[in-house]
Amino acid sequence: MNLFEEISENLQKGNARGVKDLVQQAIDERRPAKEILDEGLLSGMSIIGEKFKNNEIFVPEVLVAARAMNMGAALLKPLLKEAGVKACGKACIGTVKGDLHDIGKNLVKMMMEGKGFEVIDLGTDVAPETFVETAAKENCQIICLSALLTTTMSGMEDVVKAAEAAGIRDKVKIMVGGAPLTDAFCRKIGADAYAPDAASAADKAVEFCSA
Ligand code: B1M
Repeated sequence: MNLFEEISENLQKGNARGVKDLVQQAIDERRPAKEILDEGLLSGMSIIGEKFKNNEIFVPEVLVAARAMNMGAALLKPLLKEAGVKACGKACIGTVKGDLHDIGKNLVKMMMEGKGFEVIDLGTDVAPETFVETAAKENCQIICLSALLTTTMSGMEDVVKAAEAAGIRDKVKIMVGGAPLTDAFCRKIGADAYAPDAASAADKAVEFCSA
């Protein structure tokens, strides 16, 4: 097994200490930071995403893998910046107004980061204007909305309308998700995509940014 495969394996097992040590070893061996990221960390996280989508693993395994990825990514961050490596896209994410559920939202964020996205986390109970102002100010390509309550999901339409009113609707994709949502609801409110789980959300985000 080569060093990158070892990083990927350790990440999938959630061995954060192992990932950190192996990433440091790769840095010490002067391997390019982008290669360590793509072939080690992101490759491991991509396998985690697929297994999660296929119900082969569950939320706890994803959380420990993401923690391991974050440990390795923290070491690479300054090197990637130095090398001028850009994120593959930029998004902001939050749970809509009135909703405090954030476990699913955090998983979506982790999966998107696992695909190389820069994700601005606005937290929970986020007002429509906050999503729109952030997207405009930070040049986000995607606004990601999560809702877990049937009483708050209608707030997603307010974000679509706020984006239209601010004149940024043609510049930003709006992706929605959360347990009570459906594809039909997404279309009804005029959002661009619905994803049933975090891994599919990350795949959709990649599709948007490569289109
Ligand atoms: Co609440 N809660 N809760 N809760 N809670 C539910 C959602 C509920 C179904 C429980 C029930 O009654 N059976 C129910 C909603 C009913 C309804 O609306 N029809 C409910 C209720 C009623 C409430 C309160 C109103 C209870 C009360 O106070 N009377 C209250 C509301 C608070 C508020 O938000 N204002 C409340 C509070 C809470 C806690 C704070 C205690 C806690 C949240 C803690 C936290 O998030 N930090 C909590 C929890 C944990 C749950 C349950 C048990 C679990 C939710 C969860 O995290 N699931 C839930 C019941 C259940 O589901 N069994 C329940 C795991 C998570 C990984 O799934 O978020 O669906 P999920 O995310 C998935 C996908 O949906 C998708 O990807 C994720 C993983 O693949 N996804 C996206 C999510 N966002 C996405 C965005 C995307 C794409 C995909 O694109 C951008």
